[in-house]
Amino acid sequence: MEGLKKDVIRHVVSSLGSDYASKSAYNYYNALALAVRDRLIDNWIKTQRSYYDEKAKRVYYLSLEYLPGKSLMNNLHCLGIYETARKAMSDLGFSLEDLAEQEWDAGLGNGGLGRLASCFLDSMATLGIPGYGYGIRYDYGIFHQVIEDGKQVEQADNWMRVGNPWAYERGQHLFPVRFFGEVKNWTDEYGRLRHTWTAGDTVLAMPCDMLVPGWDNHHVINMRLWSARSDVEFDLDFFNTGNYLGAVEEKIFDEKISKVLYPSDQIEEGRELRLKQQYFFVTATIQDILRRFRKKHQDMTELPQSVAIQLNDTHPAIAIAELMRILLDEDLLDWEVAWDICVSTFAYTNHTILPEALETWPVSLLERMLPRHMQIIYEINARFLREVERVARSEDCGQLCHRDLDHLKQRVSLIQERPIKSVRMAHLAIIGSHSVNGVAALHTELLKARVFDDFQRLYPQKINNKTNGVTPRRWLWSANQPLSRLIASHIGTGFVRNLDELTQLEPLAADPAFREAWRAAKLENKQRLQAYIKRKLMRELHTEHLFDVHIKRIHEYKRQVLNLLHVVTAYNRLRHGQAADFTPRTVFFGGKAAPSYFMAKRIIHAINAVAATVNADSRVNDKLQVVYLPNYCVSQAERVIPATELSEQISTAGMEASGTGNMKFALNGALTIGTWDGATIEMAQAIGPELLFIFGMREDELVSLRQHGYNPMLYYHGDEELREALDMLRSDAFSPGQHGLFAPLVDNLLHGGDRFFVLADYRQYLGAQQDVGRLYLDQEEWTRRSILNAARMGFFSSDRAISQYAREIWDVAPMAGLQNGKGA
Ligand code: TH1
Repeated sequence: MEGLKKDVIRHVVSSLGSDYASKSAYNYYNALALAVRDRLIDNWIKTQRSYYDEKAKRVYYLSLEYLPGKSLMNNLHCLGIYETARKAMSDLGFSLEDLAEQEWDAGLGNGGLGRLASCFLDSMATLGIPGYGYGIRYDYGIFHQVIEDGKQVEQADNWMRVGNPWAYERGQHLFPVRFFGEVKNWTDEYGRLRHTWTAGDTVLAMPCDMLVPGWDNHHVINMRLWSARSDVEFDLDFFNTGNYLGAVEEKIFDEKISKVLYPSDQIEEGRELRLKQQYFFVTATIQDILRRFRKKHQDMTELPQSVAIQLNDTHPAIAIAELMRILLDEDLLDWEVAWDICVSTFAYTNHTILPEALETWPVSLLERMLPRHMQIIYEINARFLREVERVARSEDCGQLCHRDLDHLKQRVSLIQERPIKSVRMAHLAIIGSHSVNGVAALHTELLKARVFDDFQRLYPQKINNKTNGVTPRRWLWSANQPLSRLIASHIGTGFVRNLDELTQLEPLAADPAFREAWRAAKLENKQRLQAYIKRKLMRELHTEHLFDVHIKRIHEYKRQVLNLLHVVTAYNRLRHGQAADFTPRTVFFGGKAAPSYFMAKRIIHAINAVAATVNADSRVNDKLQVVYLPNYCVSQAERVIPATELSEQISTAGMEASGTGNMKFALNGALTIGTWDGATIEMAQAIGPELLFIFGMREDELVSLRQHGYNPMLYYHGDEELREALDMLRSDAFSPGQHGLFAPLVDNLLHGGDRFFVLADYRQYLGAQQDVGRLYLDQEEWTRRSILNAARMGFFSSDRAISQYAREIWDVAPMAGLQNGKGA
């Protein structure tokens, strides 16, 4: 402890240039972070050396998004110095919790996809897998959300301003990134046609490393994020021509590339700058990967034995064309050899089947920005379509394929002709990879049977499932100390590394004393949340209420509106005196809407309007409260999830690829009310469906309902309570003086076809909520179920997910000597 204290004081003085006697929480947080980073960097250097020594196969995870959240507490726990640090800082006059408040929540992603990437890095570090995360260091992460007059207002997330003590900026290792220009043809000494791309513009990519420690194992991996730097300073001519200000403007223009994260989740924006971001990060990453590879290898055909590259959705899919370009134009390999290397190296994860999220880039844009890549994509396509023809004519595909050949080719082509000629990035990712995986069992089945059915017939081995998982380090141990300590006092701490050990809790579910202790831990978390809400929103929560929580991005398919209709119905019953047996509850909503997503923003407004009405109504507000949690983010999730009793997972069946919040809640002892969708299905199977509240139509039922003609008006006319709730929303009951404010929402359901089947599931949802309320009155049974839910969540650890990727896709093994928590 004395060592850590000394280091902290030294950093306050010599790294931060401040007086250690002036007790600024900001300085002491930064100094502590630097002292922790010192302890990580030694292990990181040793880890990297061991990869070279053991010629380990490396895994590269390419993702345009990460959501690391805050690092301090997690890193202290992983290093096993949490208690030491707590005492040391207390001696210096600080509480660790207060210092942790100083840290900026690193929000370099939108939602589940980015958080999954961060959980995966944690698991690679803990399992001892030689992994690297690659991405972009956005100057502005996901916007900061404030609620003003019930509406979402976006503010810039200027996280660079406060500085980042965790990152190593490596300004001396810059990689060039080229755009535009032209392609020249030439003939090599064997008479083969060759291509050289001479680019118009160049920018530089600067690496910025953030270290990711494993749990108690001395293994430290890194997340390398690229920041755009102009090359104008290097081009003295630019300044010497006398146009100094012009040169500076050019510099600012170049550095725009890594300025801001696109804040839309699963809605494609198709902006030129976004494509630039994708290529910028991909080419810098591939150059870095090959630099490392070439230190020990000359023969490029050995690449797939040394390197596995995982594409997190199609956002980095241009990497396939980029590696081809390097192998063809720089290493001068033959097409077939280069293509084999690519396909054996790349693997692609699909995260959504929503058509509006599937990426395409206009051919005209690609031709201009990346002319050589466009040529390569055309060549990949031509060869692929010839192969399709060959397979289709062969006997195993049969008559059907053959007759349908032209249509089949149009469907699977990399190029789509309408509405404008574009490249389908998912098709590029599928063809250029040896593995395509979905993120939950149902999702993968839908990929095979619907979205990529043609590819499933062409390559029956390629599509596979890897159900998502979450890291128990952050989402149980670090976020929920009261519960973790209770669990550890009965079964030890092994579950943090091996989550299956939670099954040892099962017999304890029958033990009244353990149940009481389990409830006490939940209450402690509810009280912590109560204090937080009081401080932040100046509102008093009732901790004896059932805490019912719906936090995630706002999206129509996630059906926050269905939840809202339940709230309005409960409100009406209470108002009308028809709910004598109503179980008091507080309903929490939280989540950001894409700034350009009109309907999502209007949903936020409606939730806040209903909340204002309900909370102000003294007839009901001792029994029903509604809270909108502004600026939902990773660190807020860490506070809210441990305090939650009911987890809302109510997406339209078939539309939530996996979900990962669902797992975090159950792991922390919340019961789930949910639809038969995504990974919630597998959770119900692992836990026992009778221990969750499952309701609503299944995916195949929705397909047939759609086929037979779904008429939402039927439900409206057939259900009095539903009609009352919708009529209130449409009128000005929740928007006094602003008649029609929420009409777009209601019209979308009644006259817009209700694409997400809100009305079809309303009655069943109400029934399930009634069951929830009734069960909550029986606290013993509720607690028993809560314990069993948590006890059976072992499968949903990201360690299990990463072990499967390692074995079944990457063919990598954990580093020797690291499996048992003993560091190298
Ligand atoms: C999410 C999925 O919606 C969610 O179900 C899943 O659990 C998560 O990924 C992790 O697999 C997605 N987020 C995005 C974000 C963008 C594009 C597509 C998806 S799918 C920008």
